[in-house]
Amino acid sequence: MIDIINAKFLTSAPNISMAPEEERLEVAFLARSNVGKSSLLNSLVNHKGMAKVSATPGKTQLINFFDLEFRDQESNERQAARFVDLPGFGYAKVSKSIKHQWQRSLNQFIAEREQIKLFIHLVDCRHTDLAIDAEVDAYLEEILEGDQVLLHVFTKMDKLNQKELGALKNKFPGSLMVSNTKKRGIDKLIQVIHEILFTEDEMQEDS
Ligand SMILES: Nc1nc2c(ncn2[C@@H]2O[C@H](COP(=O)(O)OP(=O)(O)OP(=O)(O)O)[C@@H](O)[C@H]2O)c(=O)[nH]1
Ligand SMILES: [Mg+2]
Repeated sequence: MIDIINAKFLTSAPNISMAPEEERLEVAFLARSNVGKSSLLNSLVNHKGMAKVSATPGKTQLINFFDLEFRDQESNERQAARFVDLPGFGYAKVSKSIKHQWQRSLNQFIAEREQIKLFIHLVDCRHTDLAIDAEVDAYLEEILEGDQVLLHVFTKMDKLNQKELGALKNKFPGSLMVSNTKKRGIDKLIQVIHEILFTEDEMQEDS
């Protein structure tokens, strides 16, 4: 079993040129505004106030970097990584020019930041077929390079009843789902992230 320890806010940056040096493997979290990105970061690192959560969409306007360690609870082996909380997309209440500027900075960061090994695209489990999410996926598929991985995670699963959850699982077999409020799916997601970051290369070398 792997857990996450020593998580702490590193810095914020408005664009790639102001971003910290690329020292560790990074996991970038993307979602429409208000889907629960910052909440999920806090759930993953078990630290309520690390990333700022707000009921007002558009809270995260900069690229925020958090350093942390994955720890194997049996061997106590540790591996450093970095989580990147990206500004939510689809937030309407800013001026067009600001929005355009963000979009450019964000697109450039996503396309050029080489340390990003894993993109986690979060989707509200009640709204799984939005055009904007499909657009983001199309963009990601286009810019994904080499061993970069794209993972989808459904959030706010506590908002669905059993029947709706069943329907979602049928529609997206094997999909990952979480609830930040009920702390469901969090441990599983930590294992999956760890595996993608740290064991995939070894598996490729073996085969
Ligand atoms: N019911 C429920 N509410 C959640 C869950 N996760 C987050 N929320 C709520 O959703 C709202 C937005 O959460 P944030 O984590 O700030 O969302 P975000 O995606 O970071 O939003 P931006 O930074 O604005 O892009 C807050 O009111 C949270 O309390 C969840 O799993 N279940
Ligand atoms: Mg946020």
